[in-house]
Amino acid sequence: MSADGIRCMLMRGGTSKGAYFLADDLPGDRAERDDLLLRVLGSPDARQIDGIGGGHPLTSKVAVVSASADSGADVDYLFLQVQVDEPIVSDSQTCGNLLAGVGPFAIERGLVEARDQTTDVRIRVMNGHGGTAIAHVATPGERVEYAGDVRISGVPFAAAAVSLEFPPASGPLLPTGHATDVLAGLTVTCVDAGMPVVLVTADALGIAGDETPAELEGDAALRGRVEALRLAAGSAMGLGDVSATTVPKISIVSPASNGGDIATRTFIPRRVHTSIGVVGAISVAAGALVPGSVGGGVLGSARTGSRVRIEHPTGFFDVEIELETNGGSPRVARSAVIRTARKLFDGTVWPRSGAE
Ligand code: NQM
Repeated sequence: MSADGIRCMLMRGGTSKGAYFLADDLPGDRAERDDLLLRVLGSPDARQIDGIGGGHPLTSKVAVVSASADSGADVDYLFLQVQVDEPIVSDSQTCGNLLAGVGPFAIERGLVEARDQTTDVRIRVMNGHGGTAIAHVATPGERVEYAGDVRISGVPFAAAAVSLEFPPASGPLLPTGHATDVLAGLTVTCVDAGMPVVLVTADALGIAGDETPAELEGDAALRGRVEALRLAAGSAMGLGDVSATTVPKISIVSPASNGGDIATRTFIPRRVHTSIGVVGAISVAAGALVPGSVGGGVLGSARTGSRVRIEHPTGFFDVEIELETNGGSPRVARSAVIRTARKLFDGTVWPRSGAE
């Protein structure tokens, strides 16, 4: 196995960080590609000390981008989660945070021509039934910062905004067909608006809902209940045996306390998110808007318009969302969010050699 250098861009996308590659710069064979990515990121190792991963699922991510063969899209984006301490690379979910970096990356690599001020990039999401999202990208120039930069919760510094519009999710919003189910002894709502998520109240789990991620991760009994729920939900949601995958996520919901509409703590699924995933947030918002759902019971009654403000451990996340019920099964007609993204490094990455 060669340990040649590979062209790679490191980017912060939203509240996550990942390695971005052109598909042509990676092996076409899936097993070879995954083996290479484990060596690039430094997995399996809790610290990923011999690679460029950051030792946390939110900083152990890969985006693979190519020109799209679909005339309705500019580029294809495949997301890969590289597990930190296990030799597993999974395509079982997408990532809306890294999605925020795909437009700027496509422009930098010449796959999309930059327009004045804002460039619209149509991105076909290759994981699951992702559809084609549209990224409105503030066109990169020589500038480092400008007055229009924005700050998102979970990132202490401002950067150019990338707004993301998502198409209606193609699968059913309620994969079990019910607004609530009883799984592993808990009343929950199973929802999938692009990310499979299980909503459960903090009350049902006997916690307050405002604990820090470290407190939640340190509670072994809670972790056990969450994992039992996740395994039961995986099968109820038609995802099969999810023991080795990263979905569904478990979002613990409670009444908002900082001016938002609903508060969350999300297991993704073994670590607790320091904020919340993008498509995960859209699923939480959609689930909470479904009449009779577990999330609906905690959604503040003061909410107006199409915005759902989701509180999380480092601030809040606004989701613009329209849910259609039309008497039949509910579906998300459209959703949109604002993120920022930034190129951190562009160059050649050197994976450890394949010889153990
Ligand atoms: O839900 C983490 C993240 C994500 C996923 C996770 C994400 C999304 O914050 O779209 O962005 O839930 O595994 O990067």
